[in-house]
Amino acid sequence: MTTLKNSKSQDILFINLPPVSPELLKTDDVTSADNLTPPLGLLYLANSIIDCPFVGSYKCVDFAIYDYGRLLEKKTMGKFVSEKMQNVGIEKPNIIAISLIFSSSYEFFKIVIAEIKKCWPDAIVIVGGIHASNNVAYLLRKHSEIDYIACGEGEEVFVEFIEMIAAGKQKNIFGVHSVNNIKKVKGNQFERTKFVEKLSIDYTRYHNMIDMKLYTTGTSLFSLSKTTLSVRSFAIMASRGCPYHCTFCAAHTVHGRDQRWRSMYNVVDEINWLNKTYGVTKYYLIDDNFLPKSKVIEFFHTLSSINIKDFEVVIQNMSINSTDFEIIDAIIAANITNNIAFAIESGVSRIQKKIKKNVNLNKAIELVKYSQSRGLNVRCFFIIGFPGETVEEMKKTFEYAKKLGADWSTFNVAAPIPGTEMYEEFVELGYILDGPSSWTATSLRDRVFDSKEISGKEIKELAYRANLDINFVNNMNIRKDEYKNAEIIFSNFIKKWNFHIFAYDSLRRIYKETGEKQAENDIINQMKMVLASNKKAQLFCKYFDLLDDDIRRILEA
Ligand code: B12
Ligand code: SF4
Repeated sequence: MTTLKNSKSQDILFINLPPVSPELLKTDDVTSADNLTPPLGLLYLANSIIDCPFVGSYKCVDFAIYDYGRLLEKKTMGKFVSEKMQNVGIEKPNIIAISLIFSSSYEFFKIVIAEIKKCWPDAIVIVGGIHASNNVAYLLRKHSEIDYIACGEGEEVFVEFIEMIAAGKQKNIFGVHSVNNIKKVKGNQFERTKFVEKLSIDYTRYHNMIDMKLYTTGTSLFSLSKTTLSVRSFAIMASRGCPYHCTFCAAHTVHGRDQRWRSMYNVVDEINWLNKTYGVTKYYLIDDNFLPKSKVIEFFHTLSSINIKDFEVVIQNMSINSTDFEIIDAIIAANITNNIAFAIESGVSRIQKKIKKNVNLNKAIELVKYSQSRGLNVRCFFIIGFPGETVEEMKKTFEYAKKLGADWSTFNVAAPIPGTEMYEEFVELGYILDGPSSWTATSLRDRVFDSKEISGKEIKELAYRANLDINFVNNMNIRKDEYKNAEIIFSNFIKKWNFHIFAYDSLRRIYKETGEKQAENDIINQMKMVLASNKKAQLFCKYFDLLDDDIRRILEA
């Protein structure tokens, strides 16, 4: 462990990691996703040190923004990492603050801490974030490069920590652990920092940390938004915490179970500032949940007063049980979006109970129908592969999704995330080991283990085929002759995923149905061209049995 030296002025280097370690990103896999979303946790930490008298300077190395394909080929990752850190503008940082949120970042994280010790053996390394918070003992014991781990929300504790380092004297900070001071509470839980009460932020500091131009040039996150991906966008978090107990979710391990809101004034101010400074018009609300009802209605009402041309919000995650018609009405009245997303997860009551989500499946049908009747595009999230879930039950979820008739259904495979009840269940069942070999399995739709019910490879295929079947081949908007809406969705889709044969095919069917012969032929020609030249497009060949016979014959000719 690094020894502390008294020094009044601390130079701080923040480090943001890619959500998935680059070597795990399978670029030849049509189901893989790439996303660039701002590291709000680090941005908020930078905000928390505004008034700290012991901060000399601070910078951030953002490893999430690079494309690692070539580096992986050349095996020069370590060199790249150390060059980026050394060229950021702090010659000799005193404190290095790393955000380790995603378990799937762990392999990359190991490269980073190894390079830190080569560059600056005396720097103090503190790590925080959800993954770090749930693996305090393992990480501290395994990696002597880590001096401290902050478990839980970091804003207040980080200031206390800087004061301690500046004073050069060890102090037992609540929620902060070192290898000689691991404060276990019970099981795999560790003493956690107190929840932050003052959630207001000074977003004007964002640009000191990340390349704001890059983060606002549009997002690759899929949504049913009416605008295209070229619109400038940014993620906003208006509240933290969720009272529910879903067994697969780790958010509570850092943000707790009480929903705390930022002041409406502060949120509106951030929205306006992002618009004025970077031209942002589209805002992704990434709050875990939206409740209580009175606050949610107040929130949407407040957003309605925003005077930004083409202002739009994307509501990522509403819970069925805490939403009702009045809340939908408030969203409609606010006139801020054309879409909404509900997390449903399973179409089977037994599984709903087991995962403690307890979605009322009949209410979900009513809410989806009502939202659609009020003009909203509805997206629903589903997960298959919970511990003990049979293949039959997974198929029932697909049937339910079809019956529900959302405008889009997203099917993920249950990922064992450390700190969750479901992770413990998978360990007990003997499917995974508690440790790094399982952490890679937390990346989207991936399954690196087999279960009694289904193999890892098969479940991934099952989820992907359901996606093609329900969202493309049996697309609800096309089935209901809502061709205009469907055309917007699929045209936007192709702008981002220009290799997606099934998206082209959906457009082809729209033009066929609407009698636009020329457009139909153009799309068929495009499909042939893409198929001949794009490797990712060719990966769809194995799903051609799902296509209509006529187009299948043309493509296979
Ligand atoms: C937005 C979001 C995303 C964004 C990306 C976010 C990003 N920064 O890159 C997107 C949509 C891309 C995404 C993707 C995924 N996500 Co996500 N995501 C979130 C979400 C909803 C919010 C994250 C956030 O900004 N939080 C707000 C900030 C303020 O909190 P924070 O980052 O935790 O930071 C605080 C503390 O942790 C601490 N802290 C953090 N860093 C540091 C550093 C130091 C030094 C200190 C002292 C303190 C500290 O202080 C901060 C302020 O209080 C969280 C849930 C949640 N509530 O956090 C899930 C969450 C992080 N995601 C999760 C997962 C699993 C995923 C996926 C891997 C897919 C999946 N299976 O669901 C994919 C990634 C795959 C891919 N291909 O990209 C899990 C992560 C758990 C884990 N151990 O891995 C979470 C926790 C949700 C869950 N299911 O439990 N996600
Ligand atoms: S409702 Fe969402 S945020 Fe809340 S516990 Fe369940 S999955 Fe987590």
